[in-house]
Amino acid sequence: MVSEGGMVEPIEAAAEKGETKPRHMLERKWTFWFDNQSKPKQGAAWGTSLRKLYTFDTVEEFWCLYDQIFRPSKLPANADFHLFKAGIEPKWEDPECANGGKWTVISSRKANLDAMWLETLMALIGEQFEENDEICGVVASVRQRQDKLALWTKTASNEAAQMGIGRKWKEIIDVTDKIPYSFHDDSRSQKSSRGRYNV
Ligand code: MGP
Repeated sequence: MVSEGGMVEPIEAAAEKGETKPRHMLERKWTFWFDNQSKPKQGAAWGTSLRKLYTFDTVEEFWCLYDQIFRPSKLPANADFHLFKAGIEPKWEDPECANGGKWTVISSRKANLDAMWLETLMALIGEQFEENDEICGVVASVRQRQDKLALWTKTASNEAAQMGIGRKWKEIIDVTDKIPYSFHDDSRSQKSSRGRYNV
């Protein structure tokens, strides 16, 4: 969960910046996003209500943001939270996502969604997936029918990488039921929302 080499930024360096506490640096920067589609403007295109909220790169900032704001059980219906690598937008249109897809897990209980979301966030910022470069981010969606989590990845056609990520994710969130992987290309062309892979 901390940067290679220096586990903690030296206290002297932090002190020079006027800080007294050491900071635990993450491997990379991450961004929290929020989309509230609960009151959509008539005729507004998808994405109009999507907002980039915070970018962070320390463990301390992560816990502060998570505790204060980013619990899915606080979301109204039809709203989403996203945690994506900094620089990647949570859209099919983003170049890093354009050829990608997502693993999806349905959650029947709010408490369950919060727990799976937190486990996933910790695994992402802690770089727990072997295929780290393939990960784009994760989305928590609160919907009337059922809540869900989706783990977005980069190269949908790389079945081996996606299967590795799917298996690992199930372990992390403690899910035993089969989960589907769908290609953004299929969602975009509204061909079929059915999974291309299952694990
Ligand atoms: P959704 O929010 O991923 O699923 O996409 P939801 O709301 O759970 O509904 P369901 O269709 O899975 O039952 C809902 C719709 O929003 C899509 O069908 C698209 O029309 C639009 N949409 C979603 N995403 C993630 C994108 C995107 O990245 N780009 C664009 N242009 N439209 C999107």
